[in-house]
Amino acid sequence: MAASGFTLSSSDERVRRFWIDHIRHCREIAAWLGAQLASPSIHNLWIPDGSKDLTVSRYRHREILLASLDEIFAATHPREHLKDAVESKLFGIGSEAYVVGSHEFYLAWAAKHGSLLCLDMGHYHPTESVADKISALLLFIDEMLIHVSRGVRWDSDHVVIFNDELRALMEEIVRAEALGRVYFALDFFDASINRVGAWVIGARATQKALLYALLEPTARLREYEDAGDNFARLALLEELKSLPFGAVWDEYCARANVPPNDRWIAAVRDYETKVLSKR
Ligand SMILES: [Mn+2]
Repeated sequence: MAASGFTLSSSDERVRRFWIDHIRHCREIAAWLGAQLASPSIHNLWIPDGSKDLTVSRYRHREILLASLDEIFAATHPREHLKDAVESKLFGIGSEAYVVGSHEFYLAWAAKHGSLLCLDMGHYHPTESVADKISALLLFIDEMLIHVSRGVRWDSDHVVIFNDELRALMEEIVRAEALGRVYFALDFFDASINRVGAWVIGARATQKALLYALLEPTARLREYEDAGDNFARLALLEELKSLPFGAVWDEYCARANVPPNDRWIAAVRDYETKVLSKR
């Protein structure tokens, strides 16, 4: 049903109808889960629609996508059960020349309809800063979903690591005092390594980046900035990098009753031997 490269923006009514129904059901399931958990589920809509080569009917496919979204979201669910997010993409394998659900398309949609906007950290140009989008978007959009991911060239979803991009993202969210308005979706994978290990590496990296941002003496940095003392601002930002962050992280792990530093590797191996290998 996606063989043509188009789903919700397909000009084949049978294909489009299938995906509209599919997503309506997915939202119902998500709302049911939210109700059971007494905590809202976030249903995130992403489609692969696009084309490998020059596409003439760019407007028409986007028009069809818009009509599909109107139909899908005509069904409303209580916001305490379900929140809707929409996710764009820049390009991918097989959709190098045209992606129907682009950043501009979904940004406009989310701003107009009050839905969450999802930013996938691997769905932008490799030199584009996703962190810098936070403070711009949150002026126009109430809540956001971040698909915490690691892009490598045109591919997303590599195992998340504690890198500059993730730190910058968390710093921007903390500095914007927006932790209550941003959700984090940990969705990444690499089937070539231990999957539990992949999951834990990414989850720990995300928490490390958040902790790193929370430890920043933002008020002092802001004082320097407001005073025009850009030398002191840069000097302090540099000095922060060699503060004993690892000791705070280890203490956090101890309080959370999980292994500090690299001791969790053995726990993953142990689980692999005792549980996974018997499946
Ligand atoms: Mn994504």
